[in-house]
Amino acid sequence: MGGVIIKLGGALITDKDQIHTFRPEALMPLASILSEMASEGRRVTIVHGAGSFGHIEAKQAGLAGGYDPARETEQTQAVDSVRASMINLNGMVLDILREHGIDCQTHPPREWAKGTGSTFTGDIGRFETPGKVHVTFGDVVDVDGDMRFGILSGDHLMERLALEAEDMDMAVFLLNGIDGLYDKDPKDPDARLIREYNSEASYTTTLDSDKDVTGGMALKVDVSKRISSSGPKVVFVNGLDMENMRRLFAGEEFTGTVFKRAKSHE
Ligand code: IP8
Repeated sequence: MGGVIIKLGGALITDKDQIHTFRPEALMPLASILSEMASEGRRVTIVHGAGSFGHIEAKQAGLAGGYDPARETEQTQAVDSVRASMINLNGMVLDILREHGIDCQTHPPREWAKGTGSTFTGDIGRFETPGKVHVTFGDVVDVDGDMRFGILSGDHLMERLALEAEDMDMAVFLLNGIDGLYDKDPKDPDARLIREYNSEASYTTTLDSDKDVTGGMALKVDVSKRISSSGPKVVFVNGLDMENMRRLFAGEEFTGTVFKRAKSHE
């Protein structure tokens, strides 16, 4: 059985509008599913987003653009503060996973990764230790040169891990209350779920760029296209629909958006 890498969206595990607000009620049922998968011998890797533990403060201090000499004091404080918040969020995620019997090993990117985007550097081999569920998250990382620091999104971590970790079967993005990618704003009654994404499909998203310092849904789509073109298939599903997720992980029919593995890899 190949590995599965799962992104717990920041909008799913936190309230994106309320600073530092964790949603344990969203993570708990998921942790039961992840625990079952791990105990069945499935190799599970987890990446989580930042939600209101990262984006709000990072946006206010302009951290995604890197070092700004005119804002040095403010940015230095914000880098420390966002890093501390991310450790806090990661700690709460780990507590719930461990309470569900999952043997986790965490990898805060600031300790091993440098640079942002899909070309960040760092040894991904640390995620290969067998018998563990490896966990990482979007973070403030060091960047070479004048930029000094920047935001490494969990979506770029998903990309590199899905493509470079050994024998990955599937990359899954868990969304907050929507079933996948829609052709129009999902609140529009005419909106249709895109069940199979191909590069011609046009889509829109309500995920708000004013609150997000990384890339919202557009970044997820870009990353998913790259993963599925040379690596495993990618699936977007509703992270609040446990029955549907059980069907997905059991290999049954499920509701969601699939980015199929490129033909040459089938
Ligand atoms: O929520 C962003 O990670 P993402 C990380 O996975 C920070 O895009 C610190 C804002």
